[in-house]
Amino acid sequence: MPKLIIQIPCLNEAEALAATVAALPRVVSGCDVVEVLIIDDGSQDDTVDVARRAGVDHIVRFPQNQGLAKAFSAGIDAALKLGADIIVNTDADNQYEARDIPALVKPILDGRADMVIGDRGPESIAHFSPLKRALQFYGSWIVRGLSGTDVPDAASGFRALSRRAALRLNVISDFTYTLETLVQAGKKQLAVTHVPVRTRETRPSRLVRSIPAYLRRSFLTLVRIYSLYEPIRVFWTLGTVMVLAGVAIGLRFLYYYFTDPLGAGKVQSLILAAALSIIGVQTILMGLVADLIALSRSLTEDTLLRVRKMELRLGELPDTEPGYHPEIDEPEPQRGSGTGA
Ligand SMILES: Nc1nc2c(ncn2[C@@H]2O[C@H](COP(=O)(O)OP(=O)(O)O)[C@@H](O)[C@H]2O)c(=O)[nH]1
Ligand SMILES: [Mg+2]
Repeated sequence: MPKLIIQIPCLNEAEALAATVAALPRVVSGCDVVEVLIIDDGSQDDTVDVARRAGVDHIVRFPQNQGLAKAFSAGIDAALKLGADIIVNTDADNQYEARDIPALVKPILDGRADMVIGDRGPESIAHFSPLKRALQFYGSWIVRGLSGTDVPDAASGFRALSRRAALRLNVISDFTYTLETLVQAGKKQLAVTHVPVRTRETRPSRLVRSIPAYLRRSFLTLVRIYSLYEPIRVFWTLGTVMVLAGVAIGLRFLYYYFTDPLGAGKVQSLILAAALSIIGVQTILMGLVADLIALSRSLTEDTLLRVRKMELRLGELPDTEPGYHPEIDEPEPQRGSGTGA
């Protein structure tokens, strides 16, 4: 029977974490063990103490803040080494309804999916501002296009991963993992599906401190990850557009050159046409280089996958510390102590 590990990335979550952990199901049908792992990303408050008292099983601790994406990856790595067959990621702020976890893991238990995204229905969440709703909607639309999946809610942090998927994902962003893992899953032909989940309103987002910054970073991540998997498409499209524009402007120059007595004066057009054509051809060539880099990345990824599997076979220990252990944390009071001697 499979083992489920629920992981929670945390940054200064001392206030909300106890309630979040308390709400997690410790029995999930179809799984014989359910454990909780938190990743403390250099919190300044007593997140770790709260987690231990709340009874989490494992803690990964960064002495210094490394960002959500790194914390997510470290959690996945530790969970695999702890023997997880299924990993659920949720937020520390009790935003996602923990009672929906069985529904989230069901498609994986049924062998129908490698990655299940909890769909919050973001375009109709009442406590999101109209701007946030619109961004979620168009952002998900773009990610659907790039990844070739049909997820309605790409930015959702409530998701389940099979071990197969967990072994294969490599997060490169240091900001958030949500969008890029979807593009990767799509490009790696992992089976991605989604189930509706309930959410509640919580404190202001810790991740999205400003919407322009969030958009800029997400956009950059998507461009990077997409051109990594589809370099020819990206660079050749760009290059071809430039070459075609150059040719069109060049033809226009020639037309005036031969028909208009003053046409030879349009030398600026000629310069622009030449520049666009040259840059366009260079861009197409860059596509070839990018393709070679992508090829070598796919070999590296294959090696990584094999190394991870080897580590698991060799019983490599996770970088975790134990969470709550009654025998360590609360020693039995000594009977008769204080009266002896
Ligand atoms: N490890 C880590 N976790 C973070 C960081 N920023 C946010 N989180 C956690 O990521 C989860 C999502 O953050 P949240 O502020 O709820 O973002 P939102 O739900 O997308 O608005 C929460 O569990 C946070 O504690 C970070 O820099 N590092
Ligand atoms: Mg949240």
